[in-house]
Amino acid sequence: MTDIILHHYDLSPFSEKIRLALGHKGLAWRSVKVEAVPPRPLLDALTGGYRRVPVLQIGADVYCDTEVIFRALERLQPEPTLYPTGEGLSKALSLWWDRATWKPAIGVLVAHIGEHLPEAFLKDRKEHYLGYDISKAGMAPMLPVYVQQMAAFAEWLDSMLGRTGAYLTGDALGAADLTCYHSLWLLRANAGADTIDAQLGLSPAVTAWMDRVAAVGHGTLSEMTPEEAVAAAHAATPDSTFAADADPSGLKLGTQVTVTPDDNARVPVSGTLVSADKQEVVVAVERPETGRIHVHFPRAGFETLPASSAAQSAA
Ligand SMILES: N[C@@H](CCC(=O)N[C@@H](CS)C(=O)NCC(=O)O)C(=O)O
Repeated sequence: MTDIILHHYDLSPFSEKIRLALGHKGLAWRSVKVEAVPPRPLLDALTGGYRRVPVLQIGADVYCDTEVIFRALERLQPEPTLYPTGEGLSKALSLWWDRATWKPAIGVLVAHIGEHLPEAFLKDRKEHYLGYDISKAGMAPMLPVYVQQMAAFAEWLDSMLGRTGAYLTGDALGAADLTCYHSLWLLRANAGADTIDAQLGLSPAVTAWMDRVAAVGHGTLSEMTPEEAVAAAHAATPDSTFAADADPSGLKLGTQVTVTPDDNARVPVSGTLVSADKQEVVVAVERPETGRIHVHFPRAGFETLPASSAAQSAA
C-alpha cells in the first residue's frame, strides 16, 4: 500500500485529531515533522501554498484540513468508521467546536504558558494566521471570558455524554470525539490536567471520556523526512478513487480556481479543478519538486472561486 504520510508537529491539536484517527483505524503511517513556524518550503510545494497543519499525503494526493483528511481515511479504510452515527452530526459538531473553541482555548493556553512562546511564533500567528495578538498580555483582558466560554462548551459535552454513554454521539468513538477532545487536550498537555480540570470545571464524565479517547493512541508510525515525502509525491500518479463532476455551484472541471480558507491563514491555492462534489473539491497543482499533484479540500470552511472572480474580489 502507498505510504500514508502525515505532516504535523507534536503540539498541534488539529494534528492530534488525525494521529488519533490513524490509531483508531489501526493504520501504519509515516510521520513528517514540520516546523511550528514557517517557512516550510517543502510542505508548500506539496499543498500549493496552503499554510495550515496537519496535511495528509498519500502518494501524489494531498489532503488539507482535518475534515477532508477524515474523509480520505474513511475512503481508504472504512472500518472501524469515524462516523458511527453518520457524517452529518459528526461534521456539524466538529465545525462548530473547532471554530467556537479555538480563540478561547488559545486565550486559556497563553495565560498558562504565554511567557514561553517565542516572539517569532507570536508575530507569525498575528500577521499570517489568526490576525490578532495571542501574547499573554494581549489576551489577558479577555481571559475571564475565555474561561467562561470553555466551561460552557465543556458542560455541553457533559450533557451529551449523559445521554449517549461512552462517546459524544453514541456508544462508539467517532470523528466528533476526536475533534472535541483536541482543544482540551492542548490545554491539559501544556498546563497540566489537574489545573485545567479545576479551572474549567470539567466533570468526571468529561475527564473519563478524555481518558477513553487518549487510550486510542496513535497507531504504528515511523519517521520520514520532508525530502522523502516530496520524492514520494513525485514518483506517484494522482489517484482517481474520488472522481466527481458535481460542483453544486456549476463550476466545470478544467476551470482555473482558487481555494481559500474562510476563517484564518487565508492563503489561496490556485490550480485546475479536477473533481468536486458537495463535500470535497480537488485541484491539480504542478510544481517542479513534486510534478502533478492533486490537492483536496473540504467545502465547509473554504471558498472555491473561478480564478478570474477571485482576482476581482481581491482587487
Ligand atoms: N480547519 C483546519 C485548522 C488547522 C489549524 O488551524 N492548525 C493549526 C495548528 S494546530 C495551524 O495551522 N496553525 C498555524 C500553523 O501551524 O501554521 C483543520 O481542521 O485542519
